[in-house]
Amino acid sequence: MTNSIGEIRDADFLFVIGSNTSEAHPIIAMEMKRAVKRGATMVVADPRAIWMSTIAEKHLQLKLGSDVWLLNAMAHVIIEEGLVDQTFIDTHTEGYEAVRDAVAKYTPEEAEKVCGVSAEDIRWTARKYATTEKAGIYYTLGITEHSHGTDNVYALANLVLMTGHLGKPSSGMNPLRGQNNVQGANDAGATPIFLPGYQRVDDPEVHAKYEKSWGVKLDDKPGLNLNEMMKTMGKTIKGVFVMGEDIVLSEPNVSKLEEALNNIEFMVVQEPFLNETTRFADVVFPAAVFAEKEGTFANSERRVQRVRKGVEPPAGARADWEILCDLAKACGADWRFENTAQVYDEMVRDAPKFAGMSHARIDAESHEGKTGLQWPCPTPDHPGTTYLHEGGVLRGKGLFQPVDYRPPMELADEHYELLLSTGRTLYHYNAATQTRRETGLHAKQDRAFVEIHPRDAKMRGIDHGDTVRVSTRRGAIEAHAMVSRQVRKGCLWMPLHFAEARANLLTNDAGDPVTGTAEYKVCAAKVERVGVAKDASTAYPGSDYHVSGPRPGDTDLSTNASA
Ligand SMILES: Nc1nc2c(c(=O)[nH]1)N[C@H]1C(S)=C(S)[C@@H](COP(=O)(O)OP(=O)(O)OC[C@H]3O[C@@H](n4cnc5c(=O)[nH]c(N)nc54)[C@H](O)[C@@H]3O)O[C@H]1N2
Ligand SMILES: Nc1nc2c(c(=O)[nH]1)N[C@H]1C(S)=C(S)[C@@H](COP(=O)(O)OP(=O)(O)OC[C@H]3O[C@@H](n4cnc5c(=O)[nH]c(N)nc54)[C@H](O)[C@@H]3O)O[C@H]1N2
Ligand SMILES: [Mo]
Repeated sequence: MTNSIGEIRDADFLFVIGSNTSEAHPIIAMEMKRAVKRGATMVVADPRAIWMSTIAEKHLQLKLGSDVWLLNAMAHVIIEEGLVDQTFIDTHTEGYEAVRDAVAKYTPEEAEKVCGVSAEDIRWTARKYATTEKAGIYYTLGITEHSHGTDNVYALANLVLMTGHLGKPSSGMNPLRGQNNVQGANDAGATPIFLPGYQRVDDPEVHAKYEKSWGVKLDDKPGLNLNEMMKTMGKTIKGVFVMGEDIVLSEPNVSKLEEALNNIEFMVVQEPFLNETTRFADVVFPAAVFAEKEGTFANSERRVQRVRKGVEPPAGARADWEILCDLAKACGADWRFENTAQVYDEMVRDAPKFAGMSHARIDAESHEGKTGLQWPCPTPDHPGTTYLHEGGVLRGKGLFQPVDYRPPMELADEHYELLLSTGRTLYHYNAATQTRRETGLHAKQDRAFVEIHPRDAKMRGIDHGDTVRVSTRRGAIEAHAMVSRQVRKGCLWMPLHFAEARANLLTNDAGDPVTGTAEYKVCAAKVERVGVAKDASTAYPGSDYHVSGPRPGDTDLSTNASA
């Protein structure tokens, strides 16, 4: 995120796109509710009706994968109506002309035909965004999990740059991070392109610095991204070490991946629980969970916070870092870390963005009303950074990137006449290795379901609660039909959480050309009834919010109890 979570409450315009914020980021959603209650305007751009759309001024219920049309048309309006921040463009950016030319053909009227959002709503949203001083963009997987995810992000960044909504509070470009420490993992260099602190592996200076500091020879070429790894699994990749990902549940097109895993020579999984993936493992290292260890988590707003051991791990399980250190020693490396504070010191030592942080300092600066430090934090006396690009874009000049619409890899046709999208619900967490062990959450949502529009259901003789088979070119699963206007006509939606009905047997593993992120959000599918509802009268265990009527209290902005 360029900006901070605490700034959301002061925003005057919130553009929430491809983010089911109240279910996936409830704490951030609370700040958004606060802003709306205070009088801020919210626009939600999402193909599904989600809870956030109930408090939005407008819900732009666009067609799956049509975001580039919507966003380019907004840019078109902003330019056409002279609403750009010319001073910001002149001082802080480069490449504006290329975007201006590229969006010329993206008229709101044409956009309406492709994305199904009225030209009037596109104009209104563009004007409101451009002319509101404190206007922020908040996005997540509805933007990124496409074969054109990078294009979507560029299209959003173009809007930020042309309106100058950058380098000031309550504005900017705010991707909301998914897992508790996914930001921290990236910060630490758990990516194929960066060493710690976003220093490129192929930058000769960085390379030399780390070879000297670590006293080893390092590869100076970027490694494979996750998508490339999954595609070379069992071929060039003969051994695999999985840590903290239930790959055969969460990777796309998993039947292909399972086949590949059968050709692996050796597989280690480091895990707190036996899951779908450990079935393929030669060795399982029992790992402690967050509450059983010390360390730090870095969240979406670049805030590094301490994690403390609350309970002892069960016999045999140890913290990930301890297992890794022993493994390194067994391989002949001289790793002498005694605690996580030392590991952290080593991580920040050569990473200028984090150089001012340590466990001791984070501890000392965490007290009533403040917790942790936000990077960049280059020196021990630096206060940390609440929002980025103040007084000038970090890169020097903000780079406009023209993008053209590319459709999703699969579209509906006569064989697979619907579009399937996937995601998560409030009650379960990703692979659900943790949440499905919890009886309360189980009571809230105990079975796999697929949302289908009433018209599509009727045409196929499907009733609410029936068992249906959902198939794509890659596989088929069975789940309960949830007949709901939550999805657009012609669309299906289901969560990824259920091992007995893995959404990822269905999804397309086509990846974005830049990031490799898979197209989890769109593939062609069909659905048919295979069994009658046993008990259609039971409260349906679907999403937290139903279009047929929000639960009592849900639209009451005075309470933060319900997400
Ligand atoms: N309760 C709970 N919370 C979680 C998680 C969980 O499993 N459970 N997982 C965490 C993780 S790892 C992550 S990454 C985040 C993800 O958080 P989100 O990204 O908010 O969650 P998703 O359900 O994947 O999808 C987001 C939204 O994108 C919309 N969408 C789909 N296709 C498109 C499209 O083409 N265009 C647009 N504009 N929107 C589209 C969907 O309708 C959905 O509302 O949640 C985190 N929080
Ligand atoms: N169809 C579809 N598929 C998706 C998505 C989607 O929207 N649709 N979203 C994608 C996204 S954004 C994500 S992030 C992934 C998430 O997918 P995963 O990363 O596979 O799911 P998680 O449940 O977050 O956690 C993975 C594993 O980490 C283990 N774990 C928990 N704590 C620790 C620990 O401290 N140490 C170790 N070693 N292990 C631990 C858990 O038990 C679990 O088995 O799914 C992706 N897959
Ligand atoms: Mo995620």
